[in-house]
Amino acid sequence: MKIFLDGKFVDRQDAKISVFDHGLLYGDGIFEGIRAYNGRIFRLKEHIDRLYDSAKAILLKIPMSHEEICNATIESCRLNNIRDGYIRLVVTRGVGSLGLNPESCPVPTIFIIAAGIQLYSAEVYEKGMKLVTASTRRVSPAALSPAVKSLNYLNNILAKIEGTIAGTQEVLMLNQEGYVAECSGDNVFAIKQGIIHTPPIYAGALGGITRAAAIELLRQQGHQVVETQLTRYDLFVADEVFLTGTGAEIVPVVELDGRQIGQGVPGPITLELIRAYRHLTATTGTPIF
Ligand code: PXG
Repeated sequence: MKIFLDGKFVDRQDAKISVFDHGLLYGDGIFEGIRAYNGRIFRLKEHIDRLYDSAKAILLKIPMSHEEICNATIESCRLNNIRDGYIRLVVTRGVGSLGLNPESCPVPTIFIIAAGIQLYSAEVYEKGMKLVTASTRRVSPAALSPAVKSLNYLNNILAKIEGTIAGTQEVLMLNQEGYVAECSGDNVFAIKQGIIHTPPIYAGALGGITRAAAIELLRQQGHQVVETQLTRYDLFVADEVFLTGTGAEIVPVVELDGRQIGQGVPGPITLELIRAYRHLTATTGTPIF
């Protein structure tokens, strides 16, 4: 396995980061999780655009151009012969002193891992997933915008652990006001009487690449999609609920906090979207080879 690290491809055992890297010491950095399907990288430009937006928000200057990062991502897949897989791209503040001050870090660290992916079981897509609501709230945009895909995932991880304790694979997260924000690593949608609802980004959600693709596909299919504030109640009484994420793709949700959603099975609009999304990922994207 070859890992891109600071401009070079190195063997896995040589892909090491300093203990003085502020990405490790403070979670001071940003990342992307990207998928390759059928020899193509899905929505590569959109992921790298979001990486640059995250970098801008935290005043981190990425020492590579957009094109160089895209090429390094493609090359990571090519060298590892990845046709279908998961790519983790990380940019940290870099090596510095033990103090918080990012000025002690002259050069950001960049690495790209192209690997296989651990998928949810086929059963999740056929039967749907159960969710609970985490008591851990999504971090307030007044503290750190959830739109920044930063290395500070403790908020989401603590929520995820609540799900694990309750026996679910994902958890619903609310914002500081109690409105639905997203899940620990996925965006959320609710369908009621044919209209598809999802919380706006300012409710405290990441601007998911899969979320955007789902909105596009649903609109192409003639559905109305609205970005609006949602409460847990809106999900309890929805006809269908589904999640979107690079890893998860489109996941039907059939239960939330003990309430059955709709008929308790994946609904027709969700199933139609799963098919459309599979077609989109299999047929579009930046060629690797
Ligand atoms: N919200 C959050 C908080 C995320 O981290 C998404 C939504 C979905 O965004 P995309 O662009 O992927 O559609 C994410 C991204 C994992 C894992 O291992 C998942 C993400 C990030 C890191 C790890 O499940 N999801």
